[in-house]
Amino acid sequence: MFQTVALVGATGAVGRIMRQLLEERDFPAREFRFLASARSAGTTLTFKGKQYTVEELRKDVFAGVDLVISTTPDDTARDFLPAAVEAGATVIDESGYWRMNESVALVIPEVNPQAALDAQGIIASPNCSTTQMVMALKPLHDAARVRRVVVSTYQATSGAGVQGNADLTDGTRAHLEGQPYDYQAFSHPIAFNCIPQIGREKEEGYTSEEMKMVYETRKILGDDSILVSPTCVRIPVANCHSESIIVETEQPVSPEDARRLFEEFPGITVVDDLANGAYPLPSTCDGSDEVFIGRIRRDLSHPNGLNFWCVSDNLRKGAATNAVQIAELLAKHRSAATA
Ligand code: 2RA
Repeated sequence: MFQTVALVGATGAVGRIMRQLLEERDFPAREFRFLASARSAGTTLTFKGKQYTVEELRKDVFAGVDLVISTTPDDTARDFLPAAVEAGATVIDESGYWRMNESVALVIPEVNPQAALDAQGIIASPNCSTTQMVMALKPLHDAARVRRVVVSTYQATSGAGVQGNADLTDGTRAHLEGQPYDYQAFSHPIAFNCIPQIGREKEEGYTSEEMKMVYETRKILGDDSILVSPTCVRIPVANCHSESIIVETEQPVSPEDARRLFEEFPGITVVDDLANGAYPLPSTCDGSDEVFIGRIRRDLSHPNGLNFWCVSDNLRKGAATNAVQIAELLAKHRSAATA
């Protein structure tokens, strides 16, 4: 059990879901504190029936805090989280800033829980598009060793924050009314469109979002030999990222075996009945903490290839849920150690 848990970024979209999860799942702690930028500091929120005033995030606020769960922009994580570690807190960070730092564990509790238990200081939660894919890869990797992955993402506007969803709604309305609209979160209209760029340009013509899928996958699975070829696309869907995933394994895996491996893996739900039109959709996966898989089939172009469709709530398992699950894992380990 933790004594004092501080939620940093408590008033943002992911922070709001984290509060809900900590409350619903009755996270074990004596005291909670809620922190945010100066803009939201001073506002009040209700947690477990009690009113809290949101405190301003400053470097000197972490005394006495033993667990920080943080969801902020990268530069905020860079500037403030080392102060929390110095004050003695374990930090779970949902931003992108610390993920690939060698001394930081990058954790999906169902995939590499030991990395969280061995970690000192900051534990990072992966990028949303990586998390759902690695959840699907893990049982295949354990059974037949994943060699190569070709992934195309269909990412929701909520991944670009509150403004992303405002752009979807307001931009669509303007488009239908024939009015101009000034997009804030996207460099092209998202209404009735798809945009094959998420993040900034990185090496060899890939974007930062795509390279996260390459590097984070290898780090989480602890295997630098895994080849990942990603294309990340923003589509006009409000929430839940979808991915077409083609996997080549060292040993062949039949669709039937893959279905069984997915069904047995914690956190995965299989919805796969093409004849009856049953497969995961953003509209049916919204609000769930699971990773959904369907359209499981042989890759017609490769004897050791498997092809499937994967959908998950990017704000939940892709962000808030994964971070809270890491916290729960640490809390459970602490209780076991002190029992
Ligand atoms: C996106 N993956 O969807 C990002 C958010 N972390 O834009």
